[in-house]
Amino acid sequence: MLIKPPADIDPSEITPRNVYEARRTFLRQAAALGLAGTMLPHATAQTASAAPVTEQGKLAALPGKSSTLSTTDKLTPHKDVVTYNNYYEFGTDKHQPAQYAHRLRTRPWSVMIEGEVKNKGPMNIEDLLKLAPMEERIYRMRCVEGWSMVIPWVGYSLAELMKRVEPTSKAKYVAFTTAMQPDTMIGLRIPALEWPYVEGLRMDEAMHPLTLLTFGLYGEVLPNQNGAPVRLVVPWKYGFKSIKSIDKIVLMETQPKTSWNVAAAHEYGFYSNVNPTVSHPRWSQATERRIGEDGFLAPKRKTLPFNGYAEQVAGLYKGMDLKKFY
Ligand SMILES: Nc1nc2c(c(=O)[nH]1)N[C@H]1C(S)=C(S)[C@@H](COP(=O)(O)O)O[C@H]1N2
Ligand SMILES: [Mo]
Repeated sequence: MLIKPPADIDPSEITPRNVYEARRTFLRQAAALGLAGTMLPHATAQTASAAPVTEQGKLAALPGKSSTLSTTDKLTPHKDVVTYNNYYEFGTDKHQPAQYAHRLRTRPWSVMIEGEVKNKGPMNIEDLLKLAPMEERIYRMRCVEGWSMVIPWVGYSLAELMKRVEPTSKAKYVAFTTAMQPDTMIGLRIPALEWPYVEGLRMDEAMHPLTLLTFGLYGEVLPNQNGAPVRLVVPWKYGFKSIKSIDKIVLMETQPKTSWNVAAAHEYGFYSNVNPTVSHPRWSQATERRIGEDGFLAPKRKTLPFNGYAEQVAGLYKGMDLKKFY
């Protein structure tokens, strides 16, 4: 299988309006942080090569066999999937990752395997791509902010990788780290979170077949803004558990720290299972807005326990108080 690096977008596709708005957002954020002097040259340099949108058909194909684990919900339009993103390393504004993540270097890339595991060491992305057959999994995704999408991901169960690296009997948790590229990730200058971004799962969650090690979406390799070249997708948990651009996986005996829990422990727990009955301290989680489908005036749709995956995953939490372990 030949995976080509993402093709660059033709600069002529960039409208002056996009460029103008990106610069304004930058300057507003920079001014708020007193960074205007240091950020201005970058903001200016950025406009020369900014690739605001990754259109379908511009990236290397990555087909996957359709999976019985897919939902039949209507797909969120590709345009929304690749332009409405949370990837704070490229800015905290929803549209910034699509404008700035093209700078991310996704080759060469390897994922370091460490900790309570027999087969330690770096795994090359080309080897990871070949480790198991690719599947297309259409999953509902629910962001903790109250919006949701339906995305045709391409990847294979994380369990396939876990089996290959052979965790020791001490391994109870799996910790994930996002790569840090200070020269390409403009968001690292803003202390929105403690960098690098880290996430974690309990071993049984990591081994659950729904937990997807993800390399593509809509039949193509991942656009950078969606977490190229490899990310996690855990569809029954709030979106922030689905960590992007992974460069390290550590098998651990103790529960790892997670970025959003470190940032605000009372708002974001380790488990972060989608739960309409446990409100965020500042808003309800009972309903959601489906991006690309539900307008701002549409009646909100009900959020389902475990994001609709209760039948498959509720058993993992039997006997646990999910209000305490939020
Ligand atoms: N490294 C990293 N991973 C991340 C984030 C981030 O800011 N940095 N945001 C998370 C959040 S809040 C969501 S909702 C999803 C969004 O994934 P998408 O942009 O592919 O839809 O990515 C998650 N993974
Ligand atoms: Mo999110």
